[in-house]
Amino acid sequence: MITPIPGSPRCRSLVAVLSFSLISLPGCEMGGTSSASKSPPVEPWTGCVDPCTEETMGEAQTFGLCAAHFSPAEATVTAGGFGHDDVHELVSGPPRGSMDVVSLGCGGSIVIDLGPDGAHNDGGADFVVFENPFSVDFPEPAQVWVSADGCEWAQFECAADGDLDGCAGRTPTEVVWGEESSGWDAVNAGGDLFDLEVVAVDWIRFVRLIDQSESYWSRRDGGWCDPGMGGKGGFDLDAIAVVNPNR
Ligand SMILES: [Ca+2]
Ligand SMILES: [Ca+2]
Ligand SMILES: [Ca+2]
Ligand SMILES: [Ca+2]
Repeated sequence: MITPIPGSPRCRSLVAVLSFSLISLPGCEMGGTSSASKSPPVEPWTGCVDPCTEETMGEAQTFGLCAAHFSPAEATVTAGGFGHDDVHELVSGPPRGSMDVVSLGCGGSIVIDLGPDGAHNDGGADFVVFENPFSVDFPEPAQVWVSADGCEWAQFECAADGDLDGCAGRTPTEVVWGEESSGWDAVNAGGDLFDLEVVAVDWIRFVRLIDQSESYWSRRDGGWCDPGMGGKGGFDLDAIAVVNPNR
């Protein structure tokens, strides 16, 4: 089934919505063995993605430019897929808050292209992932992978079944873009900070997020990823910010 994606000024094109909910975004080829199943992949992900095309790129180099790959969970797609009609617009640019997100669903994944400037490994945190946890008590964790070329990936360890150390999707956004009159500071805006030093990588262009909510919520009351929860469980991406974009 071929379905047009309406409403995205940066990316008006067609996507293939396959029976297993794998969605190919314009300007980007499908990569590897993405799964839309409830259970996250356990093997290192080595699939390739292509960069955004000129057509899909925004101007700013400080934030994610577009989704190079999107593989939401089937349950979330079936439930209407929050943000799925406008994926590029909602995950690119600065953090705009808890409604300006795309739901991956439990076990879903997405790859964000940071553009040709990418993110360098400077001192301290190098990029920040903004999900929409309303408090630290309601995380929807995702594992973070990074790549320079869209093919070779390094993985940040994510303790999704423990203290969530190393996961994205656990720290609320404190400052939404445009709210801070004195200037926006990526490191102090909330979200989850990642330092490329941890994975011994000098520079990246792509960030892949793989939802791990099942690991976290299956051990708690009312498992948030369980069937019957309407596909609401799972990571919701607002934005990714590069800390030192002009290096
Ligand atoms: Ca660093
Ligand atoms: Ca969320
Ligand atoms: Ca969610
Ligand atoms: Ca957003």
